[in-house]
Amino acid sequence: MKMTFRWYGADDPVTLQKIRQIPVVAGIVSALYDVPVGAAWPLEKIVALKERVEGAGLRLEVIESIPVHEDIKLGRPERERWVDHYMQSIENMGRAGIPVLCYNFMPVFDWTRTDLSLRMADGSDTLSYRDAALREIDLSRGTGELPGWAAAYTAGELNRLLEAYKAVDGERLWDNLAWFLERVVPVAEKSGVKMAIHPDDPPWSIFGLPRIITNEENINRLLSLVDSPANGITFCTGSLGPLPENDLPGMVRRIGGRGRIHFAHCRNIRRVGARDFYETAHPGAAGDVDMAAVLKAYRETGFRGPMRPDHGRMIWGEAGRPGYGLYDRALGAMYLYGLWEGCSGERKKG
Ligand code: DNO
Repeated sequence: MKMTFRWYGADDPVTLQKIRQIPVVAGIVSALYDVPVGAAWPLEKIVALKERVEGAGLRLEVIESIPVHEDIKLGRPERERWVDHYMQSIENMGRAGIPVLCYNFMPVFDWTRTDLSLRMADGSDTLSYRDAALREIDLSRGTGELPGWAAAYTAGELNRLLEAYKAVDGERLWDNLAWFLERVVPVAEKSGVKMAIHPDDPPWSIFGLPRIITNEENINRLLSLVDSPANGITFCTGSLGPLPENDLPGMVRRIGGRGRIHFAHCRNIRRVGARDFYETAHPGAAGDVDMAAVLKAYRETGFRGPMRPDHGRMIWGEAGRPGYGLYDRALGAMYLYGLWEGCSGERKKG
């Protein structure tokens, strides 16, 4: 297992220099943030990113993410052009020697919360999701007021997108995902890049939009769309965890045992209702994810890929990008590594 940390590029207040001081972290997860959605990622820019990371004494292990253009998810004719660009980006990643690509296939919205700073009894602030609160969100003014991932759509753009998705139910979305994977996976295979789809977060439909990467059955369906080792997943405990029927350690054993988990996102959540949860500190005792059992399952499958602590709470007065401060994620990295070392006896860094 390689312990990694997400870095949002030159503007991230959590600098590479700070990340390097977290004892167990040797790898970086990052992206190009100045390439428009749909455009091909230029080789020089990927190489420059890699060199910057290496200049700080770390390695660029994962690209998270190259966004998939909505025309691909919608199955519009323009998808031909966007998929060509996507294939070029994958080839360029391969040329630059970056082995894992995390992406998602969620219509319009990436991860979504209804509160970005829920005050906890210990004074920390955390991210939370309540289905009733989601239903009260008014999208008629665009995504500006939406807590969570900052999708920048004006009201007009968003309305047009939501209208277009009325013709795309879950089955159509599966067809469009299959179309995409049939094209990109062979390129990934040739380029030495592993595709790692991120589960939908939360793992159910929001705003009437379909969401399909939600449980083991659907992940198996995804893996069989194109049966290649390059078609794998990012196993995110925090995204799959809100559904209590998702047996997380069992899923790691079964899906990871087939060599199809290419990236591990470890995060804990506390379920407070059928579709209500909040994010907690990483330790198993803090929430509903049995993190020790998850790590043990990774260990049993001989997992050698990148792992990262996922969202952290805001603690010790830190202010910053929701979920992506330094302190709680650094504690998470240490805790996860401790579990790993405890169940593997491995003592080398990375
Ligand atoms: C949230 C992240 C997601 C993830 C994308 C991958 O914090 O885990 O935004 O990066 O879904 O495409």
